[in-house]
Amino acid sequence: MSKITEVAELVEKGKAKLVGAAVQSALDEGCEATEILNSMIDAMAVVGERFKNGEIFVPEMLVAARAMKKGVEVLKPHLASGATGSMGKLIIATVAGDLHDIGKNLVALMLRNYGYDVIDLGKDVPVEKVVNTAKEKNIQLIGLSALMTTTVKSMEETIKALRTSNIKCKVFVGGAVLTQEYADMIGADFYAEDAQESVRIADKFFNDTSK
Ligand code: B1M
Repeated sequence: MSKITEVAELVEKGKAKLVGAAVQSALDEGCEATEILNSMIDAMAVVGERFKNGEIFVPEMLVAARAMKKGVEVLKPHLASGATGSMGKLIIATVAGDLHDIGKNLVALMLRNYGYDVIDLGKDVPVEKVVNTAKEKNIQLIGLSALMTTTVKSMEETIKALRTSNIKCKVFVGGAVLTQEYADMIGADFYAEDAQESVRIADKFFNDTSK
């Protein structure tokens, strides 16, 4: 079995204590950090499918999530871009009612690696907290994550509240259930399919002098 497959299997099985060593071993063998990360993301998709099919339940999803977090901890320094200084300040949050934060944490990690100053408001974040923080800190770019069909509604409410508060900001959104079409429907400015796309959005936003 390849080291990458081993990492993915350990995540799927939720073997948190073994994942770190397996990730390190894959790195030592010369595997790319992004390749290892993608294998863990794919493993979580498998876990999601099994949950959907009734083969596993919430506790199994939870242990898989813990295992992925352990793996990401070991990968962190290897995903660094080497960027220094602040490229711009932004907020990111998982919207109200949604406790999924692995994707959002990856987005924060990537943006920080690329030199952005990220205010991470966490998960299950009330609309008012996003609005008030954007106002207080004068933030012009906000990233929202939602993993469930039901919480896309909270995302829409957050965007509406930002618009009605007259805060001059752009909003990008991401998460497993989102698509470009959904993002347009709820009034987001940009859709990010993955963490790397968030970096591209931030790069474009902060370099665009006409905003
Ligand atoms: Co839940 N869960 N979960 N879950 N969970 C999903 C999302 C689900 C799709 C599983 C399924 O049925 N197939 C399903 C939602 C169905 C739907 O609405 N369509 C679901 C459900 C139903 C639930 C519960 C309701 C289950 C229950 O209690 N009966 C419950 C809800 C809790 C709540 O939020 N109120 C629940 C709970 C949980 C756990 C707590 C056990 C755990 C989360 C732990 C944690 O995050 N700390 C969990 C997990 C692990 C999952 C799955 C299996 C994996 C999610 C994940 O971390 N993926 C998930 C299945 C799936 O997604 N296919 C599932 C890895 C991560 C890297 O991917 O977050 O998609 P993702 O992020 C990607 C992109 O989407 C993007 O970038 C990342 C990659 O680079 N991205 C962004 C994400 N956010 C972004 C933000 C951006 C930009 C890009 O800009 C701001």
